[in-house]
Amino acid sequence: MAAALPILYSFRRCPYAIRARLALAAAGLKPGLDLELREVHLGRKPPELLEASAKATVPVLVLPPEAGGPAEAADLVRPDSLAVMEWALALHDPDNLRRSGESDAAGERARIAALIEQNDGVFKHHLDRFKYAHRHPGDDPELHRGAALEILRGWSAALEPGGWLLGERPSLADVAVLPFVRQFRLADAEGFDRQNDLAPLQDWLQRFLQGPDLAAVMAGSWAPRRAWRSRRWIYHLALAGEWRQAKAAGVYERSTRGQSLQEVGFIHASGADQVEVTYGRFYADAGEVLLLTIDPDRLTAPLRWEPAPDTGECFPHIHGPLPLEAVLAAEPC
Ligand SMILES: N[C@@H](CCC(=O)N[C@@H](CS)C(=O)NCC(=O)O)C(=O)O
Repeated sequence: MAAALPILYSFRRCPYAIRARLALAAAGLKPGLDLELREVHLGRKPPELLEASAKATVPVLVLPPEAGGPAEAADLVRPDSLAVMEWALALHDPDNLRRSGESDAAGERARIAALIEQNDGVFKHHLDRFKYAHRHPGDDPELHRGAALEILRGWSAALEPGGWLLGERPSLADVAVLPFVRQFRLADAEGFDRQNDLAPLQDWLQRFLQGPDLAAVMAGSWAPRRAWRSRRWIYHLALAGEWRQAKAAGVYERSTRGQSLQEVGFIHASGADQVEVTYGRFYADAGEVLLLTIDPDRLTAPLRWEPAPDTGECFPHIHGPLPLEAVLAAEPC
């Protein structure tokens, strides 16, 4: 049996998850080979993530238990981006981004910590109130943009001598603040690019935006667009029109394509690994189809895994109507 891999719960666009993926990649770890990547839908966090970390923000890294013996579950969880970065770079840090083990680098380590604290604290505070102004009614976004720019000017000045925040070599600070500077620019790219007093920072950001490291963790195997599915939820493919009718009626009573619950006696569903095949067999030409994510704990009728008559493979069957409250999401396929 293949060894269990560390599991990274991630969200492609989240700046915290981006910096964690950058550090994992810098440590030479590859999704699929060295860790399992689970792209999370933040509006519907999987039970496994909630179990691992009560605050359930991404990123979270869950390590497999040591082969040698039992470990406390909490010891196996790296619950935030900084802990994930630290774990990855403690394994392998070819560029010594953390400046660890360098006897004369205590000042640099302190500077890294201070820059990250400034980013995660005051810069993020202003960034959110500028970028997501609608979430902060009563706050003046321009005021927050100005305060964020003031911090960026400080970083830009630090970059001037050597091109990196700590001089001539990249450090953990560059990796940790990059996704947030990128976010600031995305909120008003033209305004950012016109800012004449930020030339070193603009060059630094462009190097990342055009270089291979960021591109690698934003695309391909690091960021599958299809959300990861929980084995502890079940899934049902529904015709969009029938789902709309169910929402109006307050309950869903279709079994499968062309058949009602009353005719079949139960509602067909699929496990996380069965959705694709079910879609291909029965729904590929069905027009507008939605994938319902169902929380089994919210069902009111019995759920039984029963063999399909043709293959013998067990599928989840809901022996009664599907209450709308049990449906966590209804998304186009
Ligand atoms: N301090 C955490 C913050 C992570 C964070 O806030 N992530 C956001 C997405 S960018 C999140 O998971 N939000 C979902 C939520 O708060 O429910 C870290 O460094 O990982």
